[in-house]
Amino acid sequence: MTFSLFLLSGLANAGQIHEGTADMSHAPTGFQAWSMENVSMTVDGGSYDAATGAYTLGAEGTYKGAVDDGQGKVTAHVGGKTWPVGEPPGIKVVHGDLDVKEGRPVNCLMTTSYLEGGTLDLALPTPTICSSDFQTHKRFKVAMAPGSLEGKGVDLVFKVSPSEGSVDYQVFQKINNYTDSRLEGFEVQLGVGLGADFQRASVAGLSEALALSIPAEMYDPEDIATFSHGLFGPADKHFPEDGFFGAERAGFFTELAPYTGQTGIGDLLASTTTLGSNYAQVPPETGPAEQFGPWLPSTWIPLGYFFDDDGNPETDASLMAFWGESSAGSGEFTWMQGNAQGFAPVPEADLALWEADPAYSTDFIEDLLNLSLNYVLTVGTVDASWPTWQAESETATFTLRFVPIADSSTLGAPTYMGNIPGEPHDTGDTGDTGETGPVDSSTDDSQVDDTGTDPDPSSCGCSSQSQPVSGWAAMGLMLLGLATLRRRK
Ligand SMILES: [Ca+2]
Repeated sequence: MTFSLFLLSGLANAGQIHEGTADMSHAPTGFQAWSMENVSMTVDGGSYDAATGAYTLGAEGTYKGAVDDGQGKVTAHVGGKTWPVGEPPGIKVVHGDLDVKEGRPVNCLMTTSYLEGGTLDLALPTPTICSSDFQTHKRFKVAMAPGSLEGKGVDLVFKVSPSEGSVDYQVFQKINNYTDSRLEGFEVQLGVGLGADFQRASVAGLSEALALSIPAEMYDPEDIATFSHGLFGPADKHFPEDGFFGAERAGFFTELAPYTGQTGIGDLLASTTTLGSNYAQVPPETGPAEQFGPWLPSTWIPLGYFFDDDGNPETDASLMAFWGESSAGSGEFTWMQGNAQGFAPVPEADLALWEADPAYSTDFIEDLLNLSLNYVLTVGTVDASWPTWQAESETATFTLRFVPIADSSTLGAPTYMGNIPGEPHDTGDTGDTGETGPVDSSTDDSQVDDTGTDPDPSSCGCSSQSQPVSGWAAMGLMLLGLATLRRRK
């Protein structure tokens, strides 16, 4: 039905991602798709049984998985929404969601989140599925750690088993820069094996069994790898106004390297050039080149001033201003408004009002770290020819590898790193609860419209970051009281 399915169809044997059910009373399905072989799942104050998916919770309801390279080097953290909005392990597979928009895969890889009104503390938990609405926490976040730059990336391993026909999956995810370095791009590789044993599908003889694609019927070229639409992007049906920093999307163009003799399917999706937004320089033309420049790491994350426009901490607050140097070399650091206001400084009178109003708060602008990816994964024949085949269980595994590319420019830290706001304002935030730290700290993880009901991936993006950020902390911000900027905790 979709492009890739067509190309991999006609195979006598085929396969699909293993569903499995977690051994819990509410019996969540699709929870054993993600292989825990290189994941150490931590449930704070509780426990997790990787074999059965059963878990016990601590008081915080938080959890996260440390992903390693098979040799003990941590390459990323993957988490999900805090219970009762989400539960371990953080990634599930969904099959047969017939409510997706026509032409889109009816299957997906996504978070283990639950819908509002159907959270885990209620009688009938209602899991998010491929077709769930905009802003229902569908994207799992891969917080790439420094170890992913030192090694060969982040390996997420998934279990597959034989089935009828080849199966297409939409993948709902982000890759977030916690590598401590600026990045100039990324690669998504598809193959088998872990760490040094990883082989791309084409090398492993699996080019008829595994494929990535970015079908033109589903995605425009600028939709594949994007930062939040609420920060960078034109007004559309989800966003009544242009993005805070500009009307142009930020992120990367991408290229899919096709298999030999094929078009449109392959095992390598790589970024090429940036989309050319104001991310490269704010204010455009006059701002410092390091503000923001190439893809920022968490250690250099900027501060924002946010407004909770609906009184609900579970929804994204609106970004009202950001802290930075007003123009290159000026040495003037101030709260600046966005593109619509020409990046003008926030008037003193407004700042005074914000400081007095608990609906306003300062926080890190986490979405500047988080790149949403959109692509289709296809699983074809699964059989004994796979290098990862397990005869006993009649299953195999494949690996999605995310490789961050270190920035080669000589741009260093943004100048705002040495110049902090004088008296930061903390509202004693009422507590945005659905979060687990560095891997899932924004209230929204469907920054791109991944409802499966809209051909135009768009996104919101004013979420903020709730985790200590080492670069800032190293500057002694804790002593200055900036630690209270962090939401909740
Ligand atoms: Ca809100």
